[in-house]
Amino acid sequence: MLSPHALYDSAPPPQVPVLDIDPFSAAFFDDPYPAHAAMRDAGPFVWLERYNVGAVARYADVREVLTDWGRFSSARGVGMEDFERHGRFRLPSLILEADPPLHSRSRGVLSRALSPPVLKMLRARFATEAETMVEALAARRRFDAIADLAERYPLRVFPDAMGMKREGREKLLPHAEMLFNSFGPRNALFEASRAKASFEWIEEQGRRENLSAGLGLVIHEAADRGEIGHDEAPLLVRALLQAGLDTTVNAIGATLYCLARFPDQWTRLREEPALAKPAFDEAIRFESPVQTFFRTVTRDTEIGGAPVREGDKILMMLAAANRDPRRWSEADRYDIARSTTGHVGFGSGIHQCVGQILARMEGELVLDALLRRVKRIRIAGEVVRRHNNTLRGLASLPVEVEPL
Ligand code: 4IA
Repeated sequence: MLSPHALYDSAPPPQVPVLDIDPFSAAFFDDPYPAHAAMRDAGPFVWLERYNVGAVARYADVREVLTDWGRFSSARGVGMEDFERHGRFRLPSLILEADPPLHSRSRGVLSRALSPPVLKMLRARFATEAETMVEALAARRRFDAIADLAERYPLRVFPDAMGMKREGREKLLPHAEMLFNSFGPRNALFEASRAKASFEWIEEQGRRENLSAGLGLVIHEAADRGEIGHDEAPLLVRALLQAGLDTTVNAIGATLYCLARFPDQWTRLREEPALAKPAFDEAIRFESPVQTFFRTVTRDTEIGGAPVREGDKILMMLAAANRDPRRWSEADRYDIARSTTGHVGFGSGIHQCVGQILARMEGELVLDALLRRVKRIRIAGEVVRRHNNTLRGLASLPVEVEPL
C-alpha cells in the first residue's frame, strides 16, 4: 500500500523482493526488530512499496553502500527527499549532504576542529561537569536518566564547548528533533516537530557575532586562513550544532538504558571500569541511536546481484546491520566485552561521524562518574519511548540508584 507521504512513483526493479514495511511508523519504532529481520532475510536489496524506495538491511550491503560514495551519493540529500527532484527546503549541509571534492574540504576543517589535541583541552571541564551532575543524582537516588542525565549532560557541556551564546539554547533539542524527523517522510511526526522549530534560527547561531571562544570560532578561523569561504563557516558551525547534541543525548540514553536493563553488564563494568568506552560503543551498536540514512544511486548498478537503478533512493538500515546475525554472534545481546569494531552506528566510509571522539569522551566520562558513585541501577517506573523518523531513544527512563 502506497503511503500518502510517498515522493516517488517508480515501480520496483525486476526480481527485487517487495515489502510492505513502514520504517517510519509508530509500530515500527515500538519494535523494529522483527521488521529488521524480515528486511535482512528477504534479500540483499529490497523494495519498500509504501514509499517506492530501495533498502539494504544486511551488514555487508549496508557497508557496501556506505563506503561507495561514487555510486551512492549524499549530494542529493540523505533523507527521503531528492534535492534534484524536490528542491532544497533549507541550505544543504556542506558535509553531510555533499560528495567529494566539496565534502573533503569541509571534512578537513571539521576534523581539525574536533581533533584529539583540541578535545584534550575540553576533557577536564567535561569530566568535572559529569562528576558534579552524577554526585547530585546519586544523592537523590531517584531520577529520570533521560531528562536529568542523558539530555542534561550534553546540554551542559556541548553548547559551551561550541562557544554558543546562552540565549536560545533551549531551542537546540527541538531543532534537532525536527532535523532528524526531516530525513524521513513528511509524516505527522515531522509536521508536529516542525511547528516547534525553525531552520532560520539554527543558521544564525553559526554566525561569528553569535559565537565566543570555542569550536565554532575555530571553524571561522579556518575561513580566515582561506581553508573555506567566509560564507561557508556558519554552515559548518550549524553542522556541528545539528549533529552533536541529540546524537550524544540518545547514545548516552541508550547506554544507561542497556546498563539498567542488563544488571549483569553493569556488574561486569564495575569489575572492569576500563570497559566504559566499549560499553558505550556496544550500546551504540545495540540501540543504533541513528537508525537510518538514505543515499541516491548515481548510475545503474547492482547490489548483491540485484538490479539498482540510477536516481532511486536507497534506505540504509544501520540498526539492522548492527544486529545482523550474518556479522555478529549473539547479535541481540548487549555484551560490553565483545569487539564492536566495524559497527555502523557512526556510519562508515568518508562520512563516518567526524565527532565520534567527542561523543565517546562524553559517554566515557558519564560512565566513569557513575562508576565512582553508584553501586546499582534499576528501572523504577514506566519507560517511555520517543518517536523520531531517524533517531531511536527514550523520552523517559525513571531509575533508582544505590549510592556507593
Ligand atoms: C549536518 C548524521 C547526523 C549526526 C548529522 C546531522 C546533521 C549534519 C551532519 C550529521 O548538518 O551536517
